[in-house]
Amino acid sequence: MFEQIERVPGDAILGLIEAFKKDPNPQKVDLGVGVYRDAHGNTPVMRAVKEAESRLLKNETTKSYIGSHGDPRYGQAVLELVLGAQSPVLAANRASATQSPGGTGALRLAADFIKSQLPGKGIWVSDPTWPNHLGIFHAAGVELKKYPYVDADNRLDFDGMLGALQQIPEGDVVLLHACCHNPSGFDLSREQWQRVLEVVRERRLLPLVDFAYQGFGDGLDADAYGPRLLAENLDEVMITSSCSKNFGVYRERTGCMIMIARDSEQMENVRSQMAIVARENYSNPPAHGGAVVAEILHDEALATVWREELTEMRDRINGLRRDFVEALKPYGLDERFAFIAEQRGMFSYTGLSPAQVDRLRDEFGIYMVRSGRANVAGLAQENLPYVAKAIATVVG
Ligand code: PLP
Ligand code: TYF
Repeated sequence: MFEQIERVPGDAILGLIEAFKKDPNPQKVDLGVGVYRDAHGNTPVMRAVKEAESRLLKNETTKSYIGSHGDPRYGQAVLELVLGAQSPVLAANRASATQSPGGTGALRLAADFIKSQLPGKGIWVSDPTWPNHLGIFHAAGVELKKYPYVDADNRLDFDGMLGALQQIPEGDVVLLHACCHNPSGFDLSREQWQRVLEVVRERRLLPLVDFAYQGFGDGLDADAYGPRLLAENLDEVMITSSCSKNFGVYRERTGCMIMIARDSEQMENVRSQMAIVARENYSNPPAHGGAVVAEILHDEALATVWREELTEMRDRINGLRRDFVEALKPYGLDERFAFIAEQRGMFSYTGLSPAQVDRLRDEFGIYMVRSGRANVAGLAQENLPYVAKAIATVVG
């Protein structure tokens, strides 16, 4: 049977990890895969996470199943983090949380829910988007279409986006990045979110908000502006949340599928279906990451430590954005690349062509995705001049 199986190339982004490791260039710089790095290039375990884990190790009493919706303490903590502790949506008991294996697991739950409970509905994703979005909805058998997001001059194409949303058939699902758009780094302003809300309401679309970088843009609450606006002004919203980046628990697979319905009654109906979707995929989610997050968020002192660490990470990224534009000044390129300081999150669409990206890798050992996406967190004060000079060389 297997003799007919074709070999296919691996994930282009994850493949950069291997390629980078093999490169003997001592000056090499990894701007590839989207994990946070500190000033020394490490992705350390956060202090609040270490402390929570040591408490768990001491106090954990069982490894029995936690149920298809996961740990209710985790679910409640994530609902408050995402929607705000004072959210009218929570007060009205309109929101349900299902713990999932990462944001990816939540996206698969969303996709399977759409396929089984909203038959015939398609999903619209930004062009470009995280490549895994395409794979997940394809695998679930949901028809996928694209709306414009970045134009040929490497700018946010909001008019194109809005125009496309106005054409989407009633009831279709539209996937929006809450903040820190992956791959572009271009986010919507508050006015633009308001316009999106109006179109979604008029066209009776169902928003699915992917929230993988809460706290990496402008702050925990500021980054939640879009999802909260939609949740408070629409009857139905789906949100996929991830703790991978903001708690640095990538490999623990810690995410959440949030379903918001018109009232408590409909929310319970939706919730009962979501349990089936989870059960048919993996039965119960992994417990450890959720337990860590719940331990932190339910302890004010520990939560304060975590928020401080997250602020440090965000400030480092936003500082590097500004410093990188400065580093390009000696080459007269600061105005051309000024947008890098305006983009948010770990990623920047640099506007570099695949050929320029290839030259950066081959001549300078600088690795980024061929789309021109750079992980800003891979920069450091020591390599800024080197990277700036390399970019000046390949664009020059
Ligand atoms: N959505 C986006 C836009 C992402 O960039 C990621 C990052 O990997 C995810 C979802 C899923 O993250 P994870 O499954 O690691 O929680
Ligand atoms: O976009 C990124 O780099 C992160 C990490 O299949 C990632 O979201 C990349 C590819 C992938 C899974 C995670």
